[in-house]
Amino acid sequence: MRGLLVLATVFVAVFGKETFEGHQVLRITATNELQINLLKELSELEHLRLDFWREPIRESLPVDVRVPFHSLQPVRSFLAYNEIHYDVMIEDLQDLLDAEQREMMRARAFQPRSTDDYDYTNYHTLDEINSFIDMLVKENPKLIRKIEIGHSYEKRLLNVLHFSTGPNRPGIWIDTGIHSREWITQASGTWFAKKIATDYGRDDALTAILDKYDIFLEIVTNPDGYDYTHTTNRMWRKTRKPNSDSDCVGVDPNRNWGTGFGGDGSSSDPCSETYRGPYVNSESEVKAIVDFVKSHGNLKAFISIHSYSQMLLFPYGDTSIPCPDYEELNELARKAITDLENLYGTSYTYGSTYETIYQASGITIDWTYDQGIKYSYTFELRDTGYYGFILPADQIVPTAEETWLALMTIMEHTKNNPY
Ligand code: BPX
Ligand code: ZN
Repeated sequence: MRGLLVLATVFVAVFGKETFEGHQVLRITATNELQINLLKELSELEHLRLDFWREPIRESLPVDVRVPFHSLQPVRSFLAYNEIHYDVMIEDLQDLLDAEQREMMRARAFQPRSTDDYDYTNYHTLDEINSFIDMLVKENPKLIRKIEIGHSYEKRLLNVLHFSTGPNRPGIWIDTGIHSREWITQASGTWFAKKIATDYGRDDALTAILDKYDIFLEIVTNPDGYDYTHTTNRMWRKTRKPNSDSDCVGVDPNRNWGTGFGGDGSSSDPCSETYRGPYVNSESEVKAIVDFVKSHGNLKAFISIHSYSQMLLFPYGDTSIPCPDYEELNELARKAITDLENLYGTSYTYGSTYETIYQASGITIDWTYDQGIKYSYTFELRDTGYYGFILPADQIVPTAEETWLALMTIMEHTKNNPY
């Protein structure tokens, strides 16, 4: 036992992986504006080191917050004193992370030699996903190419899979993993890639789409962050670029875009999880996509995938004013989530980002919409907070399958409604 303890201590010292022992995730249900304001004040107490998985914004949405062990007592007292209701969603976060690691170790010794052997029921490291990408391209040379749209801050290549069956086609963009801790999204992206490769020429609906449109899929959109979630801190969301005049690292890549940049629903504080960055497109991971969108010039749909909350969102996030295509986008969202729900009964909400989740400015799809890409959507995949970002691996394939149905609905609508 003692030996084990020493071993564990040495491990942490050498690899410096953050532990979340005793951290709890609380779901706090505020019932009025006063309570929301109290929670906002709580979130500003930096010494508590709270990590808001869902921030206090309005009463209709519960607040999810990771509370480090040492802050549990003060937070509980604060909530009790102010008569604010809460439930413990995750008893001990480290227990879940340990289970996740054990599950990953189950497959670690095994090196897939083709994408048929790849373990889609498990989470994978950046290297494993990059090998998957290379294998898939090799296996499908006529359909798929890998394009490199730039480099991350730490100089990793930004790889995009380009599915194409002919020249000069309009394009459909899909990205996963722009927030690195949302692991279900990179895992689903990997599954989508295999699904496209498998279904082309076999599934009539997908074949019809690919006979007219190219598909671009960026699976690991924030590779520095993703690697960091594996090596050092599983809860990392932002990029890994240092900030001047601050010890806090990283920018929120979903607040760094040119539409509404700097508005309410983003932070000017480098320590915030929604820090917008020093200027528009300051993050090379974002700038690479911006440059790609502009140089391509003919994208017709842009779908950016996050987790968690089970929502399908469309513009705008920075204003309550409905976008010009509100009716069409809303109706298409309704159809898409109906198809999704029909597979396994997973229930989704939908609407503009502003009305459905919260005010958020400088976000991806507001910018792509304003570039003229009408079918701009964001998914928030499973779950609704039971596991949050630590979704068990046995939900990867069902999540990817149901999401794929909604993606197909959006892509088919795009194909049937050229503009
Ligand atoms: C998603 C798209 C556009 C505006 C906001 C979102 C919500 C997303 C965010 O705040 O950037 C939430 C999340 O996916 O990052 C994580 N979450 O809170 O569950
Ligand atoms: Zn996200």
